[in-house]
Amino acid sequence: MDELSVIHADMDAFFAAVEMRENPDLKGKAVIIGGKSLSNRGVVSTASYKAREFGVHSAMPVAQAKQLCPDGIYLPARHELYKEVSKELFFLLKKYTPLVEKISIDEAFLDIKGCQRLYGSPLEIAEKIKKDVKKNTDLTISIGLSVNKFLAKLASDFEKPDGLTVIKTADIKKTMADLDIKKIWGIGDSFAKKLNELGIEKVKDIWPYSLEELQKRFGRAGVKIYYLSRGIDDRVVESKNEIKSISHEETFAENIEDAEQLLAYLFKMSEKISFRLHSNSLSGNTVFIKLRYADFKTISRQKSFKFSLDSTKNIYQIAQELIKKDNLFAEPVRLLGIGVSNLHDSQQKQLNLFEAENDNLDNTIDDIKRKFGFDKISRARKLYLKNDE
Ligand code: TTP
Ligand code: MG
Repeated sequence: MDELSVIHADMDAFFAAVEMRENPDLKGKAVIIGGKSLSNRGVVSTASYKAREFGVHSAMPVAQAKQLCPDGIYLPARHELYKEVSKELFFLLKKYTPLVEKISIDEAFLDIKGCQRLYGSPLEIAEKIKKDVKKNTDLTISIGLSVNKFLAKLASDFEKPDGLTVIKTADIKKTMADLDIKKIWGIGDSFAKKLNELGIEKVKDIWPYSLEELQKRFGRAGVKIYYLSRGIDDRVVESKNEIKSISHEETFAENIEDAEQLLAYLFKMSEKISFRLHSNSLSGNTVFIKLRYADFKTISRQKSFKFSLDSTKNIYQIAQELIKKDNLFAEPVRLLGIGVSNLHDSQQKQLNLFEAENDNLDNTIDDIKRKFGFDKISRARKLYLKNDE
């Protein structure tokens, strides 16, 4: 448990750094990356460290950034380019261990247990990764090295940019004592406010509370903060790269002709897919459908998007559009399938770790009903799917 075996690696000012690499004239300047179209009504994706000195940060409205930093260089985001660099990064990281857990486009955990013989001590491995990334991508990465995921992530932030921070077991207490509670992974503004009301501002303020008391007050989130505030985190590094798509299909006992009934199945399958995406912290850019007709003729359709999706609502709506476009329910259907591919980790899930259990799914279903008046769907589901679940 005490072994320095987890690395958290996170590129510095990623989108801005890539732009600066592409155009060296930008180096050292206040560079602010907006959305794809860089509209004043959009938000900042990221800002170079120079721009951060003016108070500009991710998710800030571009208009506000322009007030704080009028002389900054504002550029639209070039996602395809950043994705390519990200691929290179993950290729490099996977040289050191197969256990690489992608958290976002520029961020990953590595379990380096067992890599020592090949690459040296944990610290040497961290140093090698930094050099390797710099040499191959001409970009800097910050690394945290510690005994678990939580501490490694905390550490990678300490000396950004181009940082390398180690938190050993013996240092946990003094490292954490005076940190703001928001540094605890997953404590967002609303949870922090509740804790502040109890006079809890710093991590050490949590320590006097017993596990039972925190659990009583905050449920599961209370248990988590009890442990994390002490630097205890037993989550393992999980590489999820194997999952290429999430899909669901059903061969019906009898061919179905009724479009409403088919739509009801489609909706139910969309719900299942959305649930599985959420459970795996994944979202995808492509929705595909598959149909097999009575004569075994099998067809598929797909549609890809720049944005990623994971909600029942979006999946269902896109599938329904694909069906409508070519009138695919015009003849009896033997098999119906739907899926989402081009998957990647959805960062959002991580951020919501401690927020109230999100009832996205229910909200989504309600939204759909409100927006599209899907009474028919509900009726269809009740009528046709009553044996299911
Ligand atoms: P981060 O790693 O959170 O930020 P960063 O790499 O720009 O800066 P840092 O040095 O603090 O790590 O996110 C990686 C990229 O993801 C970032 O460059 C742009 C994008 N992003 C958004 O588009 N919107 C956001 O709100 C955030 C936080 C990031
Ligand atoms: Mg980063």
